[in-house]
Amino acid sequence: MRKLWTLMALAALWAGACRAEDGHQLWLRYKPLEPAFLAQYAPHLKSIDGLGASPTLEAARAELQRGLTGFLGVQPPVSDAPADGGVLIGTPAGSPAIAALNLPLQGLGDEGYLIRSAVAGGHPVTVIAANTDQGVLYGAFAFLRLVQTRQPIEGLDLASAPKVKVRLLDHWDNLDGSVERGYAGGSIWDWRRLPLYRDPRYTDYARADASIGLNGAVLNNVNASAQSLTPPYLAKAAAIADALRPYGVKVYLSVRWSAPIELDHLPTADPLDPRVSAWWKAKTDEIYRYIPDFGGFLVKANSEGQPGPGDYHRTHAQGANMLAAVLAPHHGIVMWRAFVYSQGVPDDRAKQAYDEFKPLDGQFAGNVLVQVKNGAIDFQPREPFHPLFGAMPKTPLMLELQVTREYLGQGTGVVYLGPLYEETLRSDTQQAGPGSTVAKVVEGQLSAPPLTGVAGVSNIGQSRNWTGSVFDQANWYVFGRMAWDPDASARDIAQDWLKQTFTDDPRFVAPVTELMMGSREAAVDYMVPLGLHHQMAESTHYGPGPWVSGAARPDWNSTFYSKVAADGIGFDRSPSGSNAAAQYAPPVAKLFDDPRTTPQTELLWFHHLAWDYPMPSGRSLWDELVVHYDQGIAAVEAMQATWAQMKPYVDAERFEEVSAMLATQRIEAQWWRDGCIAYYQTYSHRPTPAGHAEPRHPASYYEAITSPFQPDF
Ligand code: BDP
Repeated sequence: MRKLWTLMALAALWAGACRAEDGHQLWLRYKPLEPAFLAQYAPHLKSIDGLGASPTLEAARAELQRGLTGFLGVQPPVSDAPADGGVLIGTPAGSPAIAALNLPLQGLGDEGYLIRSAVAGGHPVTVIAANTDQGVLYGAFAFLRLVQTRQPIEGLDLASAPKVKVRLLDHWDNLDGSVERGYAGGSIWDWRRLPLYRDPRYTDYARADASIGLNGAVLNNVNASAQSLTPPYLAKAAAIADALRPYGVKVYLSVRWSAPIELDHLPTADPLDPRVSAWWKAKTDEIYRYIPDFGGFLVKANSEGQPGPGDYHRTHAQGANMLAAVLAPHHGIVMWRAFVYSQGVPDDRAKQAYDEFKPLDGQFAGNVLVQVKNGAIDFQPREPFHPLFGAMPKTPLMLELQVTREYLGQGTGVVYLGPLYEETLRSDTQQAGPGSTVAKVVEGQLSAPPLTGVAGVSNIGQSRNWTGSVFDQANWYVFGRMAWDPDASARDIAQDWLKQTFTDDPRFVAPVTELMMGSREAAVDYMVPLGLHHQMAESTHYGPGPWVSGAARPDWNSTFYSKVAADGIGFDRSPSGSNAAAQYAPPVAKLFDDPRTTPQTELLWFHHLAWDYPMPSGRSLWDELVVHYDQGIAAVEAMQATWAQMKPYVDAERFEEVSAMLATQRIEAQWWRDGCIAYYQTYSHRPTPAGHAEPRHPASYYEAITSPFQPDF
């Protein structure tokens, strides 16, 4: 009889599994196992065993319960002691059964975990063990991932520990509920109703973060409001911190350099003025009274009009170290951004961060991370790796990646960012000879700084599916997984995400993995092929704008970066130009100095070349550009064709959503292609090559298109 009920429950669950999904559950869906898998897994999922009642262990147990209930259709029993076929969780300190197993946990640190098939107290079990409850929680999520991706869970013996210490999302969220460069609705932080109302979403957000190994969140925009440091907002931040704490997600705040002036009328914000450091000390002590495990400050200073120590002729190091000193007693850190450009207009904005920061190498306090964007300009669809990676061996450098797609299609289309992250992380800085990848710099392997970090600019908002589109969830996912392991493969992670988010059916996973893996290159091709960059519309950054030339600063103009002219196109960063290439280690600089050795993908980043410059393909540069734009369009069409075949494997709601995203992307790709070709053509005076259509309209048509700013909340 019991069997019958179980079967009926499973049938009901199965029916539910085929129903429309709105994406809210992200990759944590825990759908019922298909009968064949049920037989394989169920004997190992009989119960959840383990002592201990810390909030983090409770969270691990609750997640396993949620997962196993979803897989099996029945709630598994929970017990203190090991039982046959159970999942035994805990630490040696908290669980005698785990201590007795003498597991090799030494190398796993505070956050690593071990998952092993073992015999505990005579019972065959699966052990999820760690040195800390936090490690156990990460292990629980990893175990659930094994089941969700249909990996074997027999004879297990695996261990994992993060290679980077600080792994966090930077939310560019404003106190009015808007999100800078957010395309997924308003801020998830409900400042108006906090601190008393704690939206259950905070817990789901923390679950998602922990499931991919993220351990921190900067709550507010880098263009910070001083208000966020006032008591009412600190109380609100503390309430969020309470919700995130069980999942090991620490709260950090962006701070406005001039806060002492704005909030308390100090006459100065000079970091060397004792009144200023006293103000920050008192403020920091106050923050820790609200949030005892507060993570620290993120600072955007002397960049894009933000105030900073430079206003007082002090260096970034002097500014950062003043904050570091007041945070140190509380074990807090400073993340000081190297995304700087302001004073005057440099000959080449790409050089400014290096010029300002390289001389400061070795001057930063031990609890400062210098946060460096992946490229030297600004999160473009493709940039060579930032020259600061490889140039500051005595300073911990934190990699900053953009998860939100400000320059990669914003709220529509499918662009999987894994390949972009991977490309940066695998770039060889040659800091200490060949193989000195950005990943190694970030992991602290080359100079062993005690602090390491990776930050991602969040793409999360109030949208029901969190990220505005289902495929943007993959960018949150891959960011977390690569922050944990910067050497991980974007392809493997795409597969894991697809299996958990949709289905493990290989007829779906194989083609859609290819779709994802090619999607970023497609965007590069139809937006900024061959190393072009910063060709988007002014201010909104949406759509093409290669003609932008009247901006307030010359280096906000597209023409500043394309240097499009009758003689050719591209920015000369070789020794005959701005010589930005010299900021790289000599063997790398040597490659970039010469157009024949510069990777084709970065050609026009480093060189200004004639329209008829002969490309390796035998085509002229002009023809090659057109071919790439069309390649981008063809790739989007191929993505649409692939997706159209996927209908049998996806619920209707998400199928339609992705179809619409791709249809929009197809239109946008054409807009980019035609707009850019038509405009460059006014300089090249060349027709498109045979077999490639002329732009549908003249450049003036595209120039006249305006996309008014649309607040996304
Ligand atoms: C740029 C964004 C701008 C940000 C800035 C930053 O357009 O909104 O404030 O980055 O990183 O890409 O500070």
